[in-house]
Amino acid sequence: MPLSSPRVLAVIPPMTQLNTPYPSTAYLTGFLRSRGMDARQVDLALALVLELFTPAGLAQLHDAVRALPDAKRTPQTAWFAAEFAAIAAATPRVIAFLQGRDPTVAHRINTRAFLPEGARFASLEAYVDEDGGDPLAWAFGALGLQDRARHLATLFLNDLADVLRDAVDARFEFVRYAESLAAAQAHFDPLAEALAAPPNLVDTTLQRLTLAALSEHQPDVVLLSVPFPGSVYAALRIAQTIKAARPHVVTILGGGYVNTELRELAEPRLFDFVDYVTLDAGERPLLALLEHVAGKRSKTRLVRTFWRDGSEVRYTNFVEPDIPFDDVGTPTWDGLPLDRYLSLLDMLNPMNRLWSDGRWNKLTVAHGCYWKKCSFCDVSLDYISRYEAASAEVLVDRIEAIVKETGQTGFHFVDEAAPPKALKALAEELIRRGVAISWWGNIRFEKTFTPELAQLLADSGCIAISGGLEVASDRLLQLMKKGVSIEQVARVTKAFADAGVLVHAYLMYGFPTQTTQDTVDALEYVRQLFENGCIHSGFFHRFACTVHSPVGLNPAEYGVTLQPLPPGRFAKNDIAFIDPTPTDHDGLGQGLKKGLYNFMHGIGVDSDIRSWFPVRVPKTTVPKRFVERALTTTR
Ligand code: B12
Repeated sequence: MPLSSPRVLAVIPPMTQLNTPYPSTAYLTGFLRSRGMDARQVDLALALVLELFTPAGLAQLHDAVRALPDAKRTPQTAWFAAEFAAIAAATPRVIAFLQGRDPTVAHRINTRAFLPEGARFASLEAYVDEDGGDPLAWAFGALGLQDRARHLATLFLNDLADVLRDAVDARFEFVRYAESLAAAQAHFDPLAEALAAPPNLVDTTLQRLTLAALSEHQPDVVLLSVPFPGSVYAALRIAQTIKAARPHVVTILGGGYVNTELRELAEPRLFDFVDYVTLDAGERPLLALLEHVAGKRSKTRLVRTFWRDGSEVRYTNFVEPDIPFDDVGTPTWDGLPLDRYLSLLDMLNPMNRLWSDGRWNKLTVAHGCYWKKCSFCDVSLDYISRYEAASAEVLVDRIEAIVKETGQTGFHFVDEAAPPKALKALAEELIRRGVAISWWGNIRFEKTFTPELAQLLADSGCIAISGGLEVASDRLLQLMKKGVSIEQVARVTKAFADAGVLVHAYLMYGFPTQTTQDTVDALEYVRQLFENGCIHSGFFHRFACTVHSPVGLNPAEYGVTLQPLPPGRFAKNDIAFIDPTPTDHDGLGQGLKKGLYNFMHGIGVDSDIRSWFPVRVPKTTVPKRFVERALTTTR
């Protein structure tokens, strides 16, 4: 029977991140409400972790550990069994502390006698100073009481996650769950098998939480949002529970993973779990689907939607314009337990810290990327290629509404690369209205970011900026059409650093045609950027070729040949390639990471760059004062 106005429940499945909600359900809920619909949301990722670490959850984990055959016991499970009473007593305090509800526990945690310490605490040994002093003093000084305790508490939770991994589910992690079952998986078989396996403790806990959400919200339609491959398996477990308990509830799958990897979906078995799968921005396809569910629109007029017809997968795209970015409404966090998120302090890297610590309202300054040329990026996909901005007035209206609703003033702008013009207008509007927020996000280090603009952004609340320096090599930056040069990056990053903004560089190695010399020179440029106070933090990623990127679409232009993709009806993303350039990226990668890690801690910034590499490498060809000179020459 058609429903006049279906009630919608949007779900964040495990796992995404635990410190703050992933924003897709906030966007979709806000949008549907702006159209007068009954829309709710629930974060089952957070709920799952909190439930597993309740006294009852820990007792069940204890049972699972005790039931392990000898051959399956690990040092982590032995630690858990031996320390169970102390672990069970400490866990609720640790959770309350990480939720910010019980800050004084920090003193107990810092004694290092309160939390039972498992294998994760071994990482602290790396920091013991030569005099045998306090291993965390270098990171937190004598005073950083809360941060130090937060780091120790995070190590404790990581130990518990490892016990779950060893005793219950080898695929369990806090920020990704069973990722390899979905990432670039040409075949659905691994997921199908996993979903058919008898439920373990994680599955049954998720089942219970799903049923509770169904009975609380009584939805007619459930939206399962999967931003990453590491949330697909759990999304389908949730869908499976819904289908078994309430077969009439309509289930829809969408999100970044679907938009990237399932564009050529032809696997009918996925529809045993979900009724529809939609591509790209969700607003328009969802309106069409909800009209269909209400009996007001036929299936032939669905928008960007896969569905199963008998044993065939069909894709219907009745072309209707997307909802303009100006008109998607304000995201709402209403319904999410904002005081229950866990501020984790995982890696002692200042930028990683922003990702995992603290409650950030997530907002996009624009839809898509204004540059959309970088050859390693999925520029052919809608979330990059359809660039649409909103006026500064609309953005600041949204910001004010969100601050009013959540009571929190931290913003993460989640654009791939926030546009400088829009940021400038936004900063001016924030300052004009006297709206005090802190914000951070990703940009391209392009020359529009002058020292004056960097200062203006800092004045408007910008506390951190990340951007791609990628393979720090002018030849390769040109080949990848990044549109920046190293000299420019030096000036822009210095401008932000001088304005008191934390600067993080995304770095890459293994790009087509990259030679050993390019790699050594890249680390030398990075060294000089640290030496000159331009950047504070960075991370080297290994280049991966994807099917929707210019390299994947035109490999010959980049001097590589692609390996054929395995035939399959499910996901497509990463693709292997052959680069005839004889470079040992594995060996060199270790050197890059080691050098960078040390520079971030101010160590060895003046030593010869060759010393970081485990393999013999040539001397750098970069002039010793390249960055210093770039900073003193006028543009
Ligand atoms: C900001 C960002 C990050 C940040 C913050 C992540 C976070 N947890 O919040 C950081 C840098 C930490 C990050 C990390 C990672 N990211 Co990231 N990230 C992004 C980015 C740029 C924006 C995400 C965002 O907030 N968008 C805003 C929201 C509102 O958009 P949305 O989720 O897409 O939702 C819209 C639609 O998809 C749709 N929709 C969503 N759900 C549903 C559900 C239904 C039923 C329907 C109908 C519609 C629908 O409607 C929404 C509104 O239009 C995207 C790319 C992009 N431009 O979207 C990549 C992206 C999501 N990330 C990606 C990846 C791979 C990762 C990592 C796994 C990388 C890694 N190897 O570590 C990690 C995972 C981190 C984690 N576990 O949290 C990929 C995922 C693609 C894939 N292969 O599955 C993307 C698409 C980029 C890419 N092509 O590489 N990421």
